[in-house]
Amino acid sequence: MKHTIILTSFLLCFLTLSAAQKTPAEKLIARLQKLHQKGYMYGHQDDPFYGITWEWDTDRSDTKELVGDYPAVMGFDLGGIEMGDEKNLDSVPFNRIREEIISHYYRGGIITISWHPRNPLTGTTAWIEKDIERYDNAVNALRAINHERLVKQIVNPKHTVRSVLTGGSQHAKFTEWMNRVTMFLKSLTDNKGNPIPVIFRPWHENNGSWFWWGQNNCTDDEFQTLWNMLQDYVNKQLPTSIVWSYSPNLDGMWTETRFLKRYPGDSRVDLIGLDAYQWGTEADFKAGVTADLKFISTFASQHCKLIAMTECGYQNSPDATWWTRVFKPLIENYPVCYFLPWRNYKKEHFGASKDAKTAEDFKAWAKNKRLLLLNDIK
Ligand code: BMA
Repeated sequence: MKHTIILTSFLLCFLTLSAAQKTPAEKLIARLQKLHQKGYMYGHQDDPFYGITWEWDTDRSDTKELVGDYPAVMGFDLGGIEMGDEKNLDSVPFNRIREEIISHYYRGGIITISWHPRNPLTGTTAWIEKDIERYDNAVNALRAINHERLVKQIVNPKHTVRSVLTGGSQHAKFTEWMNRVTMFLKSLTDNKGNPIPVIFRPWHENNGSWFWWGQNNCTDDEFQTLWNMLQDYVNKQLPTSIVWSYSPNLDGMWTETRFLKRYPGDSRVDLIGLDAYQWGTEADFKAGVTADLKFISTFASQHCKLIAMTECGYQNSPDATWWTRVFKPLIENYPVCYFLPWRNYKKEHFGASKDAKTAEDFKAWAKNKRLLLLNDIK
């Protein structure tokens, strides 16, 4: 009953939107809305670049090798573009990313993009925990020798977000970073020069504290200002082709009050995503995802937003029946438009593959009409 109410209000929400569709982004939103009534799309990060047992071949895909079709959604990451690097943080050349995005678009697929920018203040990666450890050690060492005065001179990694905002010490540099990411997005065009619509998912998992934009590493206000600054910058140059995904991490205990503290606002979000991996026990994962999907789907239906599992999986698939036994029952009663397991490469994998222990299980699931691969969405 509850699910019916959620699904129905979802439909009503988007009727107005699809009637008024105009821009490529609005068309993509309307398409997502329509598709989720048919089922949930399978997405995969870095699908065309490498798999569990191969890398850098062309025309290969773990998904295609297992189920005979490409994922409906492909995910790509722009970490490193901010430095002007040729390759991203996972060694994928940006030119190849662009080519694969364009190919997937022409095949009729959907594209989502994340960005793990380096730390503009400390010069390290998007992951901040080691910086904090180093900072704490340095502070403790100074205090041990009574040099409190010098503590202020050490760069505090938790000042990263404020340093990139207007007036901050890294603002000029970060503006260049925003420019580089925007230029890449702008280069995603069809052969007539029209922009290719993409789902952009910056500043994800912000309720965790492992990234420099995370929960304990900036204030609510700083987070929202950061979101707005990037969004406004990108939108100024690309006003019609970005679908904005706001994707906190698995939480399990959302209340509306807490969720709203960092939610960028209805006019700034098109899709609410959940990044959810099973890192701990199956019971904890099930309880957490159930609580979050319940909360997010209710919130999304009230605010006219789409929902998706924007990252998910069980690292190295230790459990052969995980997809159909654990994951499928968790998502199938919610209006999840896609789920996107993270990348498959030799050290770790999350997605479907003939080389994963879950191969047969996923193959069986893929026969279900509600699981949508590329050919199901054309
Ligand atoms: C993480 C890991 C890293 C990778 C990063 C960005 O979850 O897969 O190895 O660099 O995502 O893709």
